[in-house]
Amino acid sequence: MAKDQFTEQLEAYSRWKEDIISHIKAYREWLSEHDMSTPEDDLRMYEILDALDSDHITIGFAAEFSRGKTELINSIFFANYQRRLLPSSAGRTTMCPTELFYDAKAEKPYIRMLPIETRLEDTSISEYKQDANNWINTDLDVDSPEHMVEAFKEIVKTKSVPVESAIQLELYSTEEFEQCEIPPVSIEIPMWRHVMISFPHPLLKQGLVILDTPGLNAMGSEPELTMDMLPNAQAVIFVLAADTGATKTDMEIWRQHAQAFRENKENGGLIVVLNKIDTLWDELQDEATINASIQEQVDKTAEMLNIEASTIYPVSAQKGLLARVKGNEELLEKSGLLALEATLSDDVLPAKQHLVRENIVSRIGSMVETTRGVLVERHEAVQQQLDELRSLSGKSADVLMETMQKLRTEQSIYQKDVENFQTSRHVLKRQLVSLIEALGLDSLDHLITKTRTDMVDSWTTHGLKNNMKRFFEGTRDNMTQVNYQVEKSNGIVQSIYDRFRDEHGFTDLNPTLFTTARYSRELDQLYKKAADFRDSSMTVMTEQSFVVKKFIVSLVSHARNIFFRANQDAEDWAGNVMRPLAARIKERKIQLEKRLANLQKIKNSREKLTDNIADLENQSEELMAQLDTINGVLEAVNTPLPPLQATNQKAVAAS
Ligand SMILES: Nc1nc2c(ncn2[C@@H]2O[C@H](COP(=O)(O)OP(=O)(O)OP(=O)(O)O)[C@@H](O)[C@H]2O)c(=O)[nH]1
Ligand SMILES: [Mg+2]
Repeated sequence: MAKDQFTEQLEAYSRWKEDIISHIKAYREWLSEHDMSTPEDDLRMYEILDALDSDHITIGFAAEFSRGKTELINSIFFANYQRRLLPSSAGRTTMCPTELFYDAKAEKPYIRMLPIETRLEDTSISEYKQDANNWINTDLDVDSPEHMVEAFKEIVKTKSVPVESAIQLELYSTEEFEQCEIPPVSIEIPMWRHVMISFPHPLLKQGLVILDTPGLNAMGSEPELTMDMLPNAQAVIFVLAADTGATKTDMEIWRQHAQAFRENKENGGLIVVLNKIDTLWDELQDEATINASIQEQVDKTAEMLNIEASTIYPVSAQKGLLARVKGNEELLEKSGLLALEATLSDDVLPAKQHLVRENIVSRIGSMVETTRGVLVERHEAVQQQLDELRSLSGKSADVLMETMQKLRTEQSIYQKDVENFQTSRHVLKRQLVSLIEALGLDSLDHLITKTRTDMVDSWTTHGLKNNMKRFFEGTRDNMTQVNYQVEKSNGIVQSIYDRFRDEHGFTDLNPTLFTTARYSRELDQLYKKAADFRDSSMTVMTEQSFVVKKFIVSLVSHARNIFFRANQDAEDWAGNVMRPLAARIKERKIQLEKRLANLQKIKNSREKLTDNIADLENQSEELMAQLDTINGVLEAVNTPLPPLQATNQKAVAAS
C-alpha cells in the first residue's frame, strides 16, 4: 500500500526541521568565520537547536470507554504491523494513560510502568517522568510483533486489592461500598498509573507522540491528564460511537475536557470522530440509504455538540484496520479513515509547524536580521565612499578637504546621538528591571503557598470556591502590574528606535515589542476551567477527594508555569530588544571612521585613489555575496511547510 498522507506530511515536516537546523548551523559557522559571533548569540542558537531537536507532536485521544480510541490508534498509526498492536476489546480496556513515542536517548525500546500506588504521593506524573528509576522497566523486542502485542498487554492489567486499599487510593468510594447488598472483599484496580512506551516506529521517530487514555469518566481519573497532558497536545481526537450515540457521559466528557481544548485556537485543534459506522452498514439496504442514515447520525451529533456537521468524521476504525491488514482499498475508502488522516496532515501538522516557526522566527529571526542590518550598513558605507572617491578623481585638494570636513561634521553630530543613545539605554535598563521584577515568581509563590494552606483549612465546597477565586484574583492583579510595566518598557523602546529611524535613516529597523496577551489568555482559560470544575457535580460528590486535591495542585502549578514562561520570555526579550539597533549604531560609527581614515590616506598620497576605488568595488561585491547568504537563511526560517504535492492529494481523493 502506498504511504499514507499523514506519514508523508510528517516526513516533510521532519525534513523542514532538518533544513532549518542545517541553516542555523551554517549561519553559526558563518558568523564565526566572519568574526561576527558573540557568546550570547551562540547560547541562543544552542537553545534553539536543542528545542528543535526535542520537538515533538502529540496527538491525544479522549472519550468515554469503549468508543474505539485504541482501535483508531491501531488503524491510523500501527496498521503496518499487520495486526491489532494495542489491546482493544469490549468493555473497559485501556486502564491507564499510555504514551507511545520514541526516546532517542534510551539504549533499547522499552515499556515503563508507573505503579498505581504512587497516587498516594504528592508527586505529579511529570515529576516522576524525570527519573526512570521510579518506573518498572521492561525491554521491548521490536523484531517480534507477537512479543510486542504480548508486552502491550501491560496497559490493560488490573489487580485485586482489599476494599480498604482501593478506597485509600480513591479508586473506589465508601458510598459505593455502603450501597452494595453483598459488600465486596476485594476490588479490581488498574495495575499502573501511567505507561510510557518507546520504540523506533517510523512515525514516532519523526517526533510523533500518541497519547491514549482510558475512558475519561473513570473514577480516579487524573486531573493532570486533562489539565496538562491533553491541553498541551497539538490535536485531541474526541471519539463517539455510532452504536451508542452521544450519551450523557459522552456529553459530560465533551463539556469538561474537549470543549475547552477547542477554544484554544493556538493548538492544531479538536477533531470529532463518529466511530463504528460499520454498525450502520446494513447489507439488506442500498448504499444511498446507508449513507443517509450515517449522515443523519452525524447531523444529530453535530446538533448535540453544537458544532458544524462537516467537522465530524464518520469512520469505522475496526474496518479500516481490517482493510489495511488485508490490503482492501475499497473497504479502506469506505471506512472513512482517509478523510480523517487528511485532516491530521493538512491541518494539524501545518498548525504545529506554524507554532514552531513562529518561535524560531521570533528568536533567531531578529538575530539574522541584525546581521543583515550590519551588512546593509557596511554595503551602504562602501557605496557612499565609492561615490565620494569617484567624484574626487581629477579634483583639487580643496575639494578633498571639503569632503573630509563634511564627514567630520557628520561624525561629531552622530557621536552626540550615540551618547544620547547610551543615556536612554540606561533609563531603559532600569525600567526593564522593574518589568522582570513584576514578573518575578516570588509574589506568586507567596500566593501559591497561601492558597495551599488555606485549602487544607477549608475543605468545604464553599471554602474551595473562595480559595480558587482568591487565587485567580491574585494572579490577575499580578498580571495588571506586569502589563503596566510592559507598556512603560515598550514606550521607551519605541521612542529610542523612532529617534534613530527619523534622524539617521534606519528605516528598516522596527523593535519587537513585548506582549503578555498570550499569557493573559492562558490564565483566562485556566480560570474558566477552574470555574467549570467548581460548578461540576463531581466537586460536590468527591469533596476532599483525590480528584479535587490533585485538581488544585495541577491548577496552581499550571498557573505558575504560565508566569514562569512569561518571565523567561520577558528576560529573553529584555536582553535582546536593543541589540539590532545597537549593532547598527556601532557599525555606522565604525564605517564613518573608516571613511575618514581612507580620505586621510588619499590626502597623503593621491596615487592611492585608483587602488582604493578598486578595493572598494571588491568589497562591495563580497558584501553582496554575504547578503545573499544571509537572505537565504532568512528565507529558510520564513518558508512555510510546502503543501503536499497535487498528485498525492489526487491519489488520496481517488483511492
Ligand atoms: N463495530 C465496530 N466496533 C469497533 C470499532 N472500533 C472499535 N470497536 C470495538 O469497540 C470495542 C472498544 O474498542 P476500544 O478500542 O478498546 O475502545 P477504547 O475507547 O479504547 O476503550 P477504553 O480503552 O476502555 O477506554 C472493541 O471491542 C472494539 O473492537 C468499529 O469501528 N466498529
Ligand atoms: Mg482503549
